[in-house]
Amino acid sequence: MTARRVVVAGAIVADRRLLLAQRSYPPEVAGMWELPGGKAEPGESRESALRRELREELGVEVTVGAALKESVALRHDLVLVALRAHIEDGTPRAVEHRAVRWVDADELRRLHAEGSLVPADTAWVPELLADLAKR
Ligand code: 523
Repeated sequence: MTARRVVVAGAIVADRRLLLAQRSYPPEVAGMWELPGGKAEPGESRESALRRELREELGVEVTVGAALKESVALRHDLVLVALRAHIEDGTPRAVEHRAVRWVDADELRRLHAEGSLVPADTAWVPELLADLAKR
């Protein structure tokens, strides 16, 4: 059996806004918005992988909290999970992305409705809206 690789994404909510990043590749999803993250290396914990990816992609240091409930099978050997994260240091900037932005609940609903979220990430919209309503 092929080992399952994990892609970790960060759900960063602050002041009732969620951080989204706009993909620059591949062409099918370029221009769409996602929770930033990337593949965990073999042997790397999800938490360490997310801290590394957000450092590389956004230039921020984060602490990592609880996972969102939904996970998404991207392929038979690749699963996508989201972990809540909190920025401890730095201001997010688009190092590998086209842009980053903070969205409130209405903007998240609108991006979802117009099909501007990366397809896999739409699984998290209900949980993200719940988080946005309380934090
Ligand atoms: N997703 C996805 N949503 C999401 C992320 C971070 C990733 O659907 N929020 C998918 C996109 C790719 C796969 O997960 O199919 C790997 O994500 P990527 O390309 O951001 O991770 P990297 O940079 O670790 O992978 P390589 O480009 O292959 O190095």
